[in-house]
Amino acid sequence: MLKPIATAIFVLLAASGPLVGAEPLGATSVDGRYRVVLSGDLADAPIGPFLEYDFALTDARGVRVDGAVVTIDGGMRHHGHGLPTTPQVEALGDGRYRIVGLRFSMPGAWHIVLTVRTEEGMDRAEIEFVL
Ligand SMILES: [Cu+2]
Repeated sequence: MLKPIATAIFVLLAASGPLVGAEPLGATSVDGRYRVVLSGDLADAPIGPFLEYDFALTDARGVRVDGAVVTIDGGMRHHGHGLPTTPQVEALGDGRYRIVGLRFSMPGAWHIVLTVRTEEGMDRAEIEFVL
């Protein structure tokens, strides 16, 4: 039941701009537990080089979240492949984190998924963008 809706949302987003919603550098996790705000616009990412992005992680009330274990995944749905590298997420302290080893290998519609695990629970934040 949900799949056609998700597809429709994706098409609308792809048509309207490179990033999700009205908050271009950030994303709220699927279950609303966390919010991620990136240091840079992924839609401006160059294709080819290894990239680093910092992000701030807060809970639903806007309180910075330290000590989270964050993993990153993603890829290109239309091409049926994942990320070309295995990026890592490092904790910087004060609710800030750094994605290292991220790389985009071709133009098109990409997404990344940040999976956040803390004692409060696990949730995923997804960001869609077009390169
Ligand atoms: Cu591809």
